[in-house]
Amino acid sequence: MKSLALLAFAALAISASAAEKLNVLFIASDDMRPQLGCYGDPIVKSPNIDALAKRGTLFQRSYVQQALCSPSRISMLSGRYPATTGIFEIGRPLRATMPDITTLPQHFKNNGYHTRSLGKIYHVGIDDDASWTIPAWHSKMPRTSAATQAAVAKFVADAKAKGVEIPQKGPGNRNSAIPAFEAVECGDDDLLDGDCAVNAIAQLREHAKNPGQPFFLAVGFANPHVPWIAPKKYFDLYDPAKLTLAKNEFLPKGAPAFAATSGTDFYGYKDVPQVTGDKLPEGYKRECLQGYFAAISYVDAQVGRLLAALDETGLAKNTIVVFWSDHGYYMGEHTWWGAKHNNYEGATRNCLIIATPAQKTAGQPSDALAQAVDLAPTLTDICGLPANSGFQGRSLAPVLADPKASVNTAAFSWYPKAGYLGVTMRTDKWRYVEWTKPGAPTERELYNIVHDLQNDLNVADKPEHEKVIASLGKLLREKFPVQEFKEPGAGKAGGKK
Ligand SMILES: [Ca+2]
Repeated sequence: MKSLALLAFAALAISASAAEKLNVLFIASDDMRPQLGCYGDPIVKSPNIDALAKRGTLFQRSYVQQALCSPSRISMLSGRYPATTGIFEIGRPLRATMPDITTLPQHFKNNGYHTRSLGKIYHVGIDDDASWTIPAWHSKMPRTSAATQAAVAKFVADAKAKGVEIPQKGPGNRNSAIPAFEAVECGDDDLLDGDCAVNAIAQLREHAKNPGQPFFLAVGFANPHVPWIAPKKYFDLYDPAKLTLAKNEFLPKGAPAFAATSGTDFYGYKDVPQVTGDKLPEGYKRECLQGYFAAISYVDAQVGRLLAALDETGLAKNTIVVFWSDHGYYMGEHTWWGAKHNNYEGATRNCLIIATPAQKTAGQPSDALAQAVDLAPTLTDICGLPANSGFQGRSLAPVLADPKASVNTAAFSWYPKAGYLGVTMRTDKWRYVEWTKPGAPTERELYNIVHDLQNDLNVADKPEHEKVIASLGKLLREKFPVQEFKEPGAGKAGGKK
C-alpha cells in the first residue's frame, strides 16, 4: 500500500510540473498553540481549521526550531536550522547573516511562481524583498477598538507633553494603554485580520483569472498573539466559568533556574495584575483564556473564508493549503501566560496541517515527528520543483502519502538564555535539552514524554538515565556541534526588540 501511495504521489508531482503546476496557499497564525477541535480539544471552536484537517494531514507532533516569532519564521522560510541562520533574536533580518541564500518563497519565485506575502509572514519590519514578486502587503486596519486606539494616542500625547520617553518594554511602555483582552463590537473586517482575509480573497480571485500563472500566496494572521482582541461574537462562544485552568501551575521541577523562564510581554498590557501567573485572580485567568480562544476562533473564521474562496474560484482542485503557527504558547501552565520563549514542549510544539488536492489520505492525522524546516523541502517536492541543496529539513511527502510513515527520528529547537545557548531534541520518548556557555559547565534537562508530556519534572539527574543521556547527547552533538554563541544584542548587528 505504502509504495503504491508513494507512486501515486510521485505521479501527481510529475504531472503537476509538466502541465499544470500546483499553487500554494500558505496560511500562518501567530502564537497559536495546537489547542483546536482537530487536535482533540473539547472547548476551542475551530470548525474551519478542523475542516482543513479533514482535507489533508494534521501533524500531531510538529515542532518549530525556535519558540520566538522572528527566528522561528526565518528558520522556516529559509529552510535552515537556527544553528545555521545564527539568528536567535527578533531584530535581525535573515540577509544579515545569510546575504545570498534562496528562501522557500524565493525558490518558488525563481521557478516561475508569483509569490506574495500578506500580513505577518516574516516578522513585521524585517521583511525580505527577494522572497516576493512584489513587496509584502500589510493591512492598515487596527488591531484594537476605536476606544483603545484613542487611549493609546492620548497616552503617547501625554508622554510627549511631559517630555517622558516611552520605553519599548517594561512598565510604562506603549502597550500599557492596551488591555490584554478586548471584545469589540464590530465586524470581522473592521479589524486587521479580517481585512487581511478580504485582501487574500481578492488576490485569489485575481489568480483564478490567470490559471497559467502558478502562485505561492502567504497569508499571515496576527492573532492569537496577545493582546487577545476580536469581534465580540467570538468572545460569546466561550463561557469563562466553563473553561479549564492549567493543572501544572508551577515551574518545571529540577530544571536549571535560568532555563525555566518565559517571556513577560503579557505583564506590559493595561491592568494586568503584577503577580506570578499562579497568583492571578481565578476570574482574570478565565477571562484571559476566553480572550485567547476568541482570538483563535476569529482566525479560524478567516481561514474558513479563504477555503471558501478556493472552492468558489475552482482553485481548490490545484492548490496545496498549508496551515502553520510559529510556535506553541503558555496560558497558565508552569505559571506562564501569553508567552513562549523557551525549549519545552509547550513552547516548541505548533500547529501544522498540509492538505493537497484530492489527497488519498485526507483526514488521517499523523504522529510522525515534523519540523518547520521540513516545509521548504516538502513544498518543493510536492510541487515538482528542482531540489534546493540549501534546504536542511526533510520532505514530509512520504507522510502525506502514508500517515504512519516517518522521516525524522527527532525534532530540534534552540533558545538562548542567560548567556547559554540551549538546544533541545524531541524524540518519540524523550525531550532532552543541553545548555552550553563558554567557561560554564554544560547543563542538561531530560523529560520523559511518555509520563510527562508537559515537561513538569526534569529527570536528568536520575542515575538510571545516565545511558539515555549519553546516547541522546551523542546523537545531538553529532548533528549539531556546540556552537559559538553571543547573547542576542551583544553584537552591533543584534538588538532586542
Ligand atoms: Ca509568534
